[in-house]
Amino acid sequence: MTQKEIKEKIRNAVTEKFACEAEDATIRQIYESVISMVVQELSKRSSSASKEIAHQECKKVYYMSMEFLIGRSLKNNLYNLGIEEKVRAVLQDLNVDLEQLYEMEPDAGLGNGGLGRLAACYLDSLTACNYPATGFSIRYEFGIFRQVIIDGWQMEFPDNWLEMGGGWLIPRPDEAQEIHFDGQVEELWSSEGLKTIHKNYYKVLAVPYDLMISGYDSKIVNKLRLWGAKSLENFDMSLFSRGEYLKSCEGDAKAEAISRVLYPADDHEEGKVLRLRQQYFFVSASLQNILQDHLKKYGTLDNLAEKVVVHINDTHPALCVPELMRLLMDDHGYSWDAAWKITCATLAYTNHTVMSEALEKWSIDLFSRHLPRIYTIVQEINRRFCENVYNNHPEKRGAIDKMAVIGEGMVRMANLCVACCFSVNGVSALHSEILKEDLFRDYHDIFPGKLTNVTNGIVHRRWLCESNPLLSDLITELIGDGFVTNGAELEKLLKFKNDASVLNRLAEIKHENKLRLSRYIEHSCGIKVNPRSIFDVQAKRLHEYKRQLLCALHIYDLYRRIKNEGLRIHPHTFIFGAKASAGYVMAKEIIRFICALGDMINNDPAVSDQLKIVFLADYKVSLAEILMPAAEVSEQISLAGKEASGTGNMKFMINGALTVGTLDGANVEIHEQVGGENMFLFGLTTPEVNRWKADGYHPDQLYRNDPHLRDLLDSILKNGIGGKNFESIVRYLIGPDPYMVLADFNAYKNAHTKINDVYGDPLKWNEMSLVNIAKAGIFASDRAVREYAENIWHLSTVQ
Ligand code: 26W
Repeated sequence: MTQKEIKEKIRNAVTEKFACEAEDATIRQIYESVISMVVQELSKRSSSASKEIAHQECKKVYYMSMEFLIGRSLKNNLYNLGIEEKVRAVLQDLNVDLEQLYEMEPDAGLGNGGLGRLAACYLDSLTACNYPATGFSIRYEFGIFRQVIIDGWQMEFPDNWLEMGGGWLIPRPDEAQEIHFDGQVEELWSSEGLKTIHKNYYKVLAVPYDLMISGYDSKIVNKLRLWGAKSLENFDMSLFSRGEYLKSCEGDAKAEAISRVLYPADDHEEGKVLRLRQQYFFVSASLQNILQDHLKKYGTLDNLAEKVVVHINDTHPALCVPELMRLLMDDHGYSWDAAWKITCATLAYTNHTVMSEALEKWSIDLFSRHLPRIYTIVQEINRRFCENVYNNHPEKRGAIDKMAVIGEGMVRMANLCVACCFSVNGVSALHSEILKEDLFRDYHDIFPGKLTNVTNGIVHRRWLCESNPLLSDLITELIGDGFVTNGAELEKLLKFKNDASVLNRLAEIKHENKLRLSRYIEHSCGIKVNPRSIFDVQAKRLHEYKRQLLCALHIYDLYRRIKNEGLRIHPHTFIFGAKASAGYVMAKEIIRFICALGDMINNDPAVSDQLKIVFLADYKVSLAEILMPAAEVSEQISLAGKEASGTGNMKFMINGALTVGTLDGANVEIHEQVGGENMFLFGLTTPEVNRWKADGYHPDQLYRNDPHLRDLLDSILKNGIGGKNFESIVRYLIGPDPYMVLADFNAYKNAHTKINDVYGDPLKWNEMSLVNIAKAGIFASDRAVREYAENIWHLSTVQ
């Protein structure tokens, strides 16, 4: 598109949408018109891409995920289409600043954390790499809540993203699907054999809304299809088909509640009916859609697995297994055996967590009541699976109870996936080893080769090129722009490792980004930070296993040593960003602890030139885009064996931050890339954690035998923090703490002493920073999606 064409299109969009001239339009009207111009352009490309994909009979991947943490789209789309500067110029003529439009866009926060953001990075990379892919999820009216901190306590407010973000969605009511819940099943013998009838069900309509996914410099446009729930009880289809959405949708609230709000939990499964409904709703709608498209093109479902792979992102869409069976048998007349063969060959699964409380289970009672037909299928899958293990793997007879899909009154979704899917993978080398040796060990023995690894990745164009343009420009000047499409080329930077002028420019860029973040901090929480201080960031969901508490406890220790022992350190600013699940009391208590610490330290003139703490409220994708480029220290300090991979660690690394971390998740691979001399490793390893756990972890002994630690904890017991009581936290640390904060405390403290020392040698620090950037290419999601495409999905690119 030329600048002239863009200008025409924006002008036309303004007139068509708002019946006025661009010169007279409000900023909001311009904003909506620019989005509409981009959507039109992408739709055009999407339709010709679909034709080409159909013509080439390409195999496609359907990525099923309850979460897609998309963030903002405008900048990303303009960047990917290569029209950002042209649009900026057109808008300038209208006296509109493009940056201002960027700020008007809300994040599409359709996810909680890492798993959702990963799905968004993968769609972006799949498109850039020209793989035909569609994402399927739910059109939540409310995404992840807006976090406000009131007197240290997290409060949650609704996130009505559609009001300003709905312009990206294209409704496709013509492709709506019907979903059936509740009721009873009846088995009937007829001349064709046994037929199962689902009766007295409750109907809900699933209406698709498409969000176009542009890939950088790509031949194709993919889409994310989000299903919205509409009531069918009081629903007038004829009004709807005529486009009279509002009138037609005056249905009852029960159905429409299904797509109302994202579950704001990423740590424990609650077993709530609404969540089960959400899962079945989007799984069933998506699979019906996939089968219809396939039949239309090929006239048969016999070759489904040759042309389609359905990827199950964590167990949340695990109902794909019985639902695909149901559709093949009940709607398309396949026998059990034939349907099972197709189902197993079509479905692949990624596990994202080994935490037992996050592994989904549904009580038989609830499951069978709301999904009666699906339950009968799961029962039969379980019966056949157990029979197979009993007959063909006698050595595993003792493990059948553990491996079964149904057990202890529950339907176990992870077991369902592993029993059926042709591929199961973990998300980092360490995590995948734990799956093979621990969580799924018995399955690994009977299905050798099924379990594999694909280490996570990030779309480096968003996380480096777009969010850190200064650094991206410097890299381009030094090694050309090949790294934009081939992350591995970042390694060419290594030749500047000892080039003082390059290292100084790196430092200047970091400083600029720190100034940008400082302005944000002052604006959002009124704290003035010293931009020459070390910017040390821990940004991720709040969870005990991620150990924000370890960092906070260390800060309190630093504070006391500065005050009482005259310790001098390089000025240090600790920055936190973290949402806690609404009902997770301990996580909220940890936020309260960090905030109280901040209030006390930031207002104490005795330390204010050396220490500051900032808790940034409402951590989200768009905030991460300001944080990552400004960070110098990246806190990745989970208890070894608990963080499946982490992806924030990769985003910090590619922006030149140095990791202080345990040997957990992808930190292990970061360490492999940069070596111990370019990061700050500390703490127990996974085998050490396991040994310690087996022998019994007794933090009260650590407390009793370490006078410094005892003194530190006692002072919290005695004085609280800034007058606020945190006895519960101390009792937790010396009592049940399953994440062993005290066991790693001294090692962590030593790692920080080293950070402080190395920071005193800027050339050294910047050299380490450059090595981190240079070695981050392997964590590009382009690499990750290629591994999926080549080793698991067997896809080829569109030619
Ligand atoms: C409420 C049920 C539930 C349980 C688990 C919801 C969501 C989850 C997810 C598994 C949480 C999640 O985001 N996991 C993260 O996935 C990332 C992408 O693979 C990894 O990098 C993180 O280590 C992992 O915690």
